[in-house]
Amino acid sequence: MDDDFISSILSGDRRAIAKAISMIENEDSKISNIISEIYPKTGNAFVIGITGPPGTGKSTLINRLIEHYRKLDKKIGVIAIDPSSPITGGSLLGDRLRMSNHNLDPNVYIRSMSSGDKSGGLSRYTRRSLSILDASGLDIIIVESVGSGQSEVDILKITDAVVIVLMPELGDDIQIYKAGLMEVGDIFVVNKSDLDSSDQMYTKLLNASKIKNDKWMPQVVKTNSITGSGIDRLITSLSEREKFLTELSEQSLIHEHRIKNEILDVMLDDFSKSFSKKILNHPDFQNIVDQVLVKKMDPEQAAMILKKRLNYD
Ligand SMILES: Nc1nc2c(ncn2[C@@H]2O[C@H](COP(=O)(O)OP(=O)(O)OP(=O)(O)O)[C@@H](O)[C@H]2O)c(=O)[nH]1
Ligand SMILES: [Mg+2]
Repeated sequence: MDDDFISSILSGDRRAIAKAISMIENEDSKISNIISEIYPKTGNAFVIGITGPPGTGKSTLINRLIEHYRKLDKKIGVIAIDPSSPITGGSLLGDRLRMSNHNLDPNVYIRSMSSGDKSGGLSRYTRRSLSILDASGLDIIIVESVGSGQSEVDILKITDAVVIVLMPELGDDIQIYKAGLMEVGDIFVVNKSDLDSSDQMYTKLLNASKIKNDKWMPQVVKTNSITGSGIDRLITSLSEREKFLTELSEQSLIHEHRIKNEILDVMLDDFSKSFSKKILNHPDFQNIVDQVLVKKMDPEQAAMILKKRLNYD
């Protein structure tokens, strides 16, 4: 049955893909074997990370990209990571509606997931899902995220092109600057160019992007996702980015670096889970907590003592 399942994934069978991703979400123990089986077939998709503050028009823009790539007969996948915050609580439904005209297209695979209960393992979840989609023969995979936390910034590091979607009137003091997202952006989009002050924002980003000391010069484009104006510029920037990566002489080094990070990420995730368990189940744990409660020691001393008792210095 597993052989059949794996060949179904590799042949792009949507039900098999959906099942595999559900297994990833449910942390099914069989998934590691499936990932190892399909892994040799990965590495063909161009992975685009699309991120930005809530409501800047990421999903609407993605819809435009899907339209464009479908015209070129590319197979495309979208993983939309929903922060499930009270503010954007309804956006899963919104995403589905906005992208619903592609739902019936067998060459478009859209999957939403909630980041709510996955804070630690979010990048692992995403990476595994990307492997499944990549091995299934998709040409383009887009990951949409709100990019507010470190785990989301980590996800962007495993994509080939990081597109940061902003809009006029966001102000300077936005989360995105704090989260270190500006540093990882390859392409900056000023969406909603129909709104006032989009030109100022464009110029500002253009000046900021010139400072970066990297072989890839970040690009800035202005779009209106509703009318579709400027989308062709974004597509051109994405193609340039893809070409840049394939022609890069340090390509294998970048690959190697990415693999190192992936291994580290998985190990740290595993360690942190098993180590938390060990700490919480240590026979002295409660006693130490009690001592902190009555102020006989402070939490840092408590941690130091526990570290010693766990033979970890
Ligand atoms: N005026 C204008 N409105 C736009 C444009 N692009 C998107 N919108 C609108 O902005 C709102 C948010 O669009 P979404 O595509 O859901 O934005 P998002 O960034 O995916 O939102 P979240 O996933 O909730 O963070 C919707 O009402 C869109 O119709 C644009 O270019 N101009
Ligand atoms: Mg969205």
